[in-house]
Amino acid sequence: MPAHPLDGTTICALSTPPGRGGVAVVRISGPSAWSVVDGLCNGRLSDCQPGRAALRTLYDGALPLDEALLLPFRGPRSFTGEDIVECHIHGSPYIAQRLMECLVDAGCRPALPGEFTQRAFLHGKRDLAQAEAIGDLIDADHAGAHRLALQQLGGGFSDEINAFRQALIEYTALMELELDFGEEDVEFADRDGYRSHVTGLLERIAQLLDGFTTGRAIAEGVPVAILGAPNRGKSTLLNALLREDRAIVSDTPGTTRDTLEETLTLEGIRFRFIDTAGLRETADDIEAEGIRRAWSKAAGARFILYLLDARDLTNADDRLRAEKEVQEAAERLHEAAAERGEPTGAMIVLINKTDLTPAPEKWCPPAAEEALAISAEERLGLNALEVRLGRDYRSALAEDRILVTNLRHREALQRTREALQRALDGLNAGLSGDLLAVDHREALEQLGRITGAVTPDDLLDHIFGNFCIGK
Ligand SMILES: Nc1nc2c(ncn2[C@@H]2O[C@H](COP(=O)(O)OP(=O)(O)OP(=O)(O)O)[C@@H](O)[C@H]2O)c(=O)[nH]1
Ligand SMILES: [Mg+2]
Repeated sequence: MPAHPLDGTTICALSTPPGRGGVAVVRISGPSAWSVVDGLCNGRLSDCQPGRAALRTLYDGALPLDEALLLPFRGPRSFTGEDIVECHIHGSPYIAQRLMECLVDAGCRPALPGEFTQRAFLHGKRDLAQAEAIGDLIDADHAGAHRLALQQLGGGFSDEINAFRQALIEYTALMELELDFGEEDVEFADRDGYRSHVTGLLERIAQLLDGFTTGRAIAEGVPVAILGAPNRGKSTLLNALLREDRAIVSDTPGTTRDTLEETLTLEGIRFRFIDTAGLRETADDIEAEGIRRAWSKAAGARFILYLLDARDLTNADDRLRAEKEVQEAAERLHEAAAERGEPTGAMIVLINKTDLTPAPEKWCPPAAEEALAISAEERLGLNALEVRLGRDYRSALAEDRILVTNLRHREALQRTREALQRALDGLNAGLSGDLLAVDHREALEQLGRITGAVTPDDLLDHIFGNFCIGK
């Protein structure tokens, strides 16, 4: 059972990664942060100004431990809202370890994962969505994820959720007021205004939920499956995109047996390219399993690069056959994605091996945009493909749109939508205000969970438990 975060204790942690480095930072937060550090530097912290760094010698008993740059803050004007001292010490694992031991001997407690941010939340310095964004920011290892985390940290999403809640609170209060005047049959809450307001909310929630697939893909890497019959050049394409010989290429059909994933960042958007086994009828169990995996990966992908061989498109009959093949694949993917309750990825048809035969001009197979002509072997046409892949994602980021990336937020939004839909149906069926208020309260609770206005303890433990120690 984790200690209660606001139990009056002073916590300490190494906030930089363990190991050797130029500088390490040990952070201390809580009511005795200043006095404990004061004790370690012979009383020379008390003359420091909050927010001003000071160079001091830290002592381990009677012996000097390190020359440290101390950065003290006074609550509530600090990250956690409490008194804080940051000790910037030399990046030696020994010094960091000894300093932590001295702090614990002086009465501090080693911090739990995410406990500093949790305290910041509990002291109202950040709401829950912003606190989670700090975790996302630390985890961001490419430009897209970094951008999304910063947007959420900026608070635009929280502001919007708070505005939703505020409006609902007002309507709920008015409807509850009607109850007090039960017999007099008065309506304080204007029903038409209410109806259009809730409809507007539902539309906005639908937009936010639509953005989830995009946001999630940007945060985790946009999955792109490379699909098609054996020998079309799928593995060659993967290697060409990655600019390295990652997958085995050979002219033996059925070379790739299992799916193979590699990430690549193109102009700030991370993609996960998935090479798959060639699609064909087979009696070989292992190959059949590979093909099953290929379909499954493709069903979960945001893009499906469907490869054709330019030599199979030289006459009208062949093109018709290829159209049928593409159409069947698109239908199969659509069904598989629907089964998962996810939108189908966009199919991009690639005509490969155009170094051997020119591709037909402006060929638009069904269920896809105009096919792109490439040669994976000669690395031709790949730029156009990369531009096409990045297009939607780059514009989604550029628009500064709020993109929901957190599963927890999505779930809360879904439940809010259900509750509001019930309220709206109830209104149309002539239900009284007190009954509508039940659904309102559910919507309010769900929205409140996003920003932390409503926070069951186990939820907090779960969220902050996923942070690293020292944050
Ligand atoms: N001339 C030419 N040959 C290519 C091109 N792309 C692939 N090849 C050749 O086509 C053969 C098959 O390539 P792979 O990349 O192994 O094909 P695959 O689609 O991965 O095949 P499976 O793994 O068996 O499904 C190899 O001999 C490649 O060198 C291309 O653009 N031009
Ligand atoms: Mg292959």
